[in-house]
Amino acid sequence: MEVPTKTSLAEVYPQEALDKQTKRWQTLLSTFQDRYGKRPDFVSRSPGRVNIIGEHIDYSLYEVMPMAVTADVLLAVSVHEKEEGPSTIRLTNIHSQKFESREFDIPNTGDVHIDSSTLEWTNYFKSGLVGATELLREKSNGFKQSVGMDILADGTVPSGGGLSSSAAFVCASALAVMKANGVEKVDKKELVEIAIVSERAVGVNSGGMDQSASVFPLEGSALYVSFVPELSAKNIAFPEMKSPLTFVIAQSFVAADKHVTAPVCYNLRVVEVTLAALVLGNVFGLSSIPSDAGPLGVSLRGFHDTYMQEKGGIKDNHAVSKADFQDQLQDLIQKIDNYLPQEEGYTRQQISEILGVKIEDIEQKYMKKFPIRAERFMLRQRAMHVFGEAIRVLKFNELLSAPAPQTDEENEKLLQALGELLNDTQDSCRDIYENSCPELDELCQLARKAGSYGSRLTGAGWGGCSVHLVPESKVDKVKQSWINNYYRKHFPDITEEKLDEAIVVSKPGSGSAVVQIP
Ligand code: NG1
Ligand code: MG
Repeated sequence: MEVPTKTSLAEVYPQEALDKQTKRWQTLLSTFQDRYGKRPDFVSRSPGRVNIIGEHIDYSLYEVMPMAVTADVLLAVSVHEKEEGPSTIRLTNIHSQKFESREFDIPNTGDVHIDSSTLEWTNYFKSGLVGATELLREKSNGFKQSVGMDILADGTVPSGGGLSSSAAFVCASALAVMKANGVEKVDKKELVEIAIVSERAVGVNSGGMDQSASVFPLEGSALYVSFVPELSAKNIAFPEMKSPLTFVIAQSFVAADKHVTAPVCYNLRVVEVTLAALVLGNVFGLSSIPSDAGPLGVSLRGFHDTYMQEKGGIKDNHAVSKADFQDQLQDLIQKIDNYLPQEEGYTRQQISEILGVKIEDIEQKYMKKFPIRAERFMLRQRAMHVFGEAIRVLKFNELLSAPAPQTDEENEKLLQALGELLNDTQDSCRDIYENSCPELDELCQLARKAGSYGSRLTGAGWGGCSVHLVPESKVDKVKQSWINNYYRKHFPDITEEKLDEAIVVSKPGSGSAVVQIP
């Protein structure tokens, strides 16, 4: 599957977004002309995503269901002639007041250094550049150094907002570099894989959901992303319904900067689920857990599949039916009750004793590359959430794949069943995985009271965004309730334009593309 080249905005955006996007693109192209005195050779675009269901389980290698949103990162690019010596990258960000321009050279070696200690937006471009350079070296031997480029960036994915602005930027950057260096057909899977590795270089030990959701989607469908036995994605069309599924996205405006909070939030959860997998492997008497694509090399999915192989006689657990897989997950949840009993969490000392591994070796292997701060690791709770959330994704997918509802009450029943799963995810995030926050809980309560079928945080959490399944007839009521009871209360001097950005009704959008405007 290749990244498509598109030649009109009607191919990129849904009908209702066309006017706004046409104006935005005119500004992009005229600003490019002013800044660089020429037209761009192409525009690389990659959208943000909203995660419908499957939260904090991608790095445990369980399936997730995100969809691309309309908001995206655009990189307008003009390619320099291949020259001797260093090649220059000039980067301007349309959203910076003074149009701050960054310039850096790529030396002859083609190697670019990323200083991930500073949270600098050009680092996302550099990480995409590094990833694409590695892929280009694999594909065409002799390739060393990227050509130079003049780039104008325009991102409308709110950063730190849980819509994966970072992944959109990294994917758009890697795609731009591939295109600029003459790759006619960029393979979607390859692009996602380098984007996943590249984004980890910028300091957050993430899973692969965001990059998959930015690159793979076809217009109008959600994505069912699998990470094992290898990365793959299936487009899931929403069933034809009288009252179509409308997902409303609401910002909490609680800054959720993963890079700052990672040692006690995101990256800590990655360590907790990894240690949970190792401890479960041990207490279940497994010989070992094979290393896998998990960010720290071992995942709960790896434990799960190995357990089924060694104790359940199931050689290839990726081949079992979704129904059997759900039963396995239910069984694991029952077993955790007595295999991981400590509600108060586990200390390094206790984990070291269970695993029979010295504390410093555990720290060296799992807590050095991405530092964390914690005295107790809530292995029981995190594993409970992951197995429970994996079941909800399967149930949600089952509901969407069933025959479309024919009557109003079937329609109503479907919406309620989908909504209930979203609400259960929110409860599990708030109480068991502890990645919610009071503001997100409040947004969800208000929405449910005003008619949402299901409301939950989306993305990493601890702030950022929420997603709500709302019947079109109730969208205004939900919006009004948030404006009166949340936004105006917490942010009394909020501007109309900020309010406009706060709530987005998003249809499933299309993924990355190279756009050649004639
Ligand atoms: P956000 O913070 O929305 O980009 C993060 C991770 C995902 C996934 C979600 C939680 C990064 C780049 N992405 O998404 O892999 O784990 O949290 O489901 O950190
Ligand atoms: Mg992100």
